[in-house]
Amino acid sequence: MTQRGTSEELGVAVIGTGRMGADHVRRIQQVISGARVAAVVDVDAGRAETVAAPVGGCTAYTDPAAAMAAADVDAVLVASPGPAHEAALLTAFEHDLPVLCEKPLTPDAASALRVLEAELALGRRRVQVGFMRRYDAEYMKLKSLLETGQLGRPLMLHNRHRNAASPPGFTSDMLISDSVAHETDVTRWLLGHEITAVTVLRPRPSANAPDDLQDPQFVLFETDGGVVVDVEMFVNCGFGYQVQAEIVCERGTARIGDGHAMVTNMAGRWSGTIAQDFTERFADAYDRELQAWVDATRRGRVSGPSVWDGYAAAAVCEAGVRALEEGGRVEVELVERPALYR
Ligand code: NAD
Ligand code: ISE
Repeated sequence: MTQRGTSEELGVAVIGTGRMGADHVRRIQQVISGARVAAVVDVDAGRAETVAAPVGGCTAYTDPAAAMAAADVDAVLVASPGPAHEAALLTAFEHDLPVLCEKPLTPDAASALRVLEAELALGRRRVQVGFMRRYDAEYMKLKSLLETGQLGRPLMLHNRHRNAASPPGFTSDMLISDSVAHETDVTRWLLGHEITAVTVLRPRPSANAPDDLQDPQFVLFETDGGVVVDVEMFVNCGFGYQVQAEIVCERGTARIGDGHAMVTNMAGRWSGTIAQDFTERFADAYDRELQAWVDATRRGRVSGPSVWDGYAAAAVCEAGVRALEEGGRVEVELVERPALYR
């Protein structure tokens, strides 16, 4: 294994130093091996400097292109908000740098397609998309079980995705494009199907949600393999962070996400705790995701969710946002899958 501080370590530029970016800086420096944070970038100069300060040899920038041009930067981790991803990705392609891009790849299908076409023009994959549930121990177990075929063919998939509270500025569209984006990827990855149509039902909004936020939402996917998938998306449930999935197959069912790592029995009651946010619930998954990216990059490879996966998720979310706004069932339109992603 490479020793920290040696020149063999991958010099990473982390773009965006908010909740996820700062957590990834900590992870690269303290948890995973084979990489170091060479640069951080934020349009908020003070935030970039605060995050860079405790990291030896890390330069703070406000311009992503300047960081990507630096001699000690070998790879890029994009953790700015979704609308800023396209520009960062296209700049990384100009510098021929490998990228781990937080989900969503981009917020809409047209911009995701532009990124896909730019990567196709390079002639090889450069990007791993941050759909980290593929690296979660429970989701991995569920996927392995399905692959054994013991349960028979999947028929239905139920998902529950609950956040304790939505951040300021979170809109009704974002329940789909920022949150249900994860279930689009989980559905496609677990089943190996494309999602063909989306319907969004609007339960009455919770009194605990900010005014004008349609929260919760009940989302239905249909797949090209005939599976029906539902997602309860509730971003102001108040009590914690919960992500659960139950697959119903011809010969049985399997369920993950109950999160009972420890149950306490006391005074006539049993109890446990519920994670409060994604950094806690998916800590192991983020660690595995980043280690896999660093390991593959150092071998000159690209693995994990691809730009095609990011584009397909963006197209499904775009159909979902239309279904939310217009009502009814909206079909998903995808371009033909290029050979690079088969
Ligand atoms: P955030 O708002 O906390 O942080 C974003 C940071 O990016 C801010 O500091 C902002 O100043 C900076 N920024 C904005 N535009 C920029 C630009 N053009 N260049 C550089 N910096 C810029 O957001 P967050 O919650 O950290 O989310 C960041 C990304 O991570 C989003 O894509 C989001 O969807 C994703 N995310 C993923 C997960 C997950 O579970 N995988 C969880 C949360 C967020
Ligand atoms: C956030 O961006 C994430 O990706 C979290 O995993 C998700 O639970 C949350 O709803 C999103 O806003």
